Amino acid sequence: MPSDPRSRVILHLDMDAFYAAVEVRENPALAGRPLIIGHRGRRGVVSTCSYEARRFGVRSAMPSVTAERLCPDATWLPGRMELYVDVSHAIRRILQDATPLVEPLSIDEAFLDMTGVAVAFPEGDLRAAATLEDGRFMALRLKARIRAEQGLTASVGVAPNKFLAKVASDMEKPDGLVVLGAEDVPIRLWPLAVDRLWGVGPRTAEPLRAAGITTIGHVARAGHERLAAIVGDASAAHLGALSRGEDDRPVDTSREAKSISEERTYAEDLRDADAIDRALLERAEGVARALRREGLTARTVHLKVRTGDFTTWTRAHTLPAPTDLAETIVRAARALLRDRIRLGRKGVRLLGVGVSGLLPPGSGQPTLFRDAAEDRAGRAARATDALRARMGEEAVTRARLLDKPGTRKIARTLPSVD
Ligand code: TTP
Ligand code: MG
Repeated sequence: MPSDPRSRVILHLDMDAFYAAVEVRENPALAGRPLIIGHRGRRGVVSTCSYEARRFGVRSAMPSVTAERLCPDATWLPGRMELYVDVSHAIRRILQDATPLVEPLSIDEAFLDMTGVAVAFPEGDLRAAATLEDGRFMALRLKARIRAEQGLTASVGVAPNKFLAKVASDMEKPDGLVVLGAEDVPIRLWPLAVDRLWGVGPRTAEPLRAAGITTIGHVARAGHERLAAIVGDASAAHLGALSRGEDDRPVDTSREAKSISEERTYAEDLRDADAIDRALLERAEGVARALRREGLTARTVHLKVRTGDFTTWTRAHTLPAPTDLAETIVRAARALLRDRIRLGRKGVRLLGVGVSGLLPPGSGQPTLFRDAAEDRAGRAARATDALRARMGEEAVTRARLLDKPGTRKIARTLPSVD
């Protein structure tokens, strides 16, 4: 038992090749074969692929044409978001059975705080989890339950904090289980590339690399002064702590309720105003459906646009009343795009629509502001949801989304919740 009362047992669980693994489960004839989820063709992007396809170099977010060249014999499937969301919820219920302290990070990953959770060990004793070895035992149980009930494999990292747990879950994918204690930091963390540190994106990594700081170990040894000269004082403190394997952020169970967003990267920049508008409507539709599915309404609409030169814009607008309707969300997103972003002649590489300020239905005063047209739209949206649930994802598509066949894609990271 550790003597430090603050020591924690944190797990990070991430499903292996999630969408692809679900498809293999649904059709076992696909097992052992290269499988790519995404739409083929010039504008398509890979959502994910099976580990068999990864051997050929195929990766998430890669243009489909590149993937087709690397792995010409792969099977392609368009993706079925509703199914993946259902599986994601089922897995979340398994995790919440183990501990109430679950922080979902995306559709297929979550943090769990297992500190002090009671575990029944096979030899019959019941005790509160206190060591990383207790965490390993619980991780094995979770993996076994997910395999038995969902026919899927997960990779788990066990560590004293979120950062180390997240790094650990990625170390032996697929079907991995890695325990990463503070004492493992020099040998296992320090050799990793500097961009594995949270908060190091391309913009921070570049000056660090230019200064010869290419690994996490280099950061740990650089000293605060030298780091601060490159990335500023606050970032230097943050990166220094992470590089030593220190991270005290708690597992945040309220995270899920904060926002819902949907974004997509396009293999080829969208230039045509009509294509951009259609993409906005698609994203707004997805977000509105996710809201209705969760029984929530949202107060604030967010728009994210990344242009071909990697400039990223994020803008938000708060509505007079909360909504769960695509029409209302897309109207706000259009206004943000028109009035608050100067696209100029640049093409759109990434487009995201999100909502925050989430409220359960009936809270606030939505009906006070809701006019007859909005009520009709609300009834239509719910009827469409019901039809889709019965007939499948593609059964109902807005006329607006049909006028250019072949441009509708599901290669997206969705629904991301942060
Ligand atoms: P990931 O966990 O990043 O990927 P993965 O589960 O497919 O594979 P891994 O074994 O490496 O964890 O993302 C989870 C799902 O999110 C993935 O199955 C598909 C979707 N996704 C996209 O649609 N686009 C993307 O660019 C990424 C990274 C993921
Ligand atoms: Mg995954």
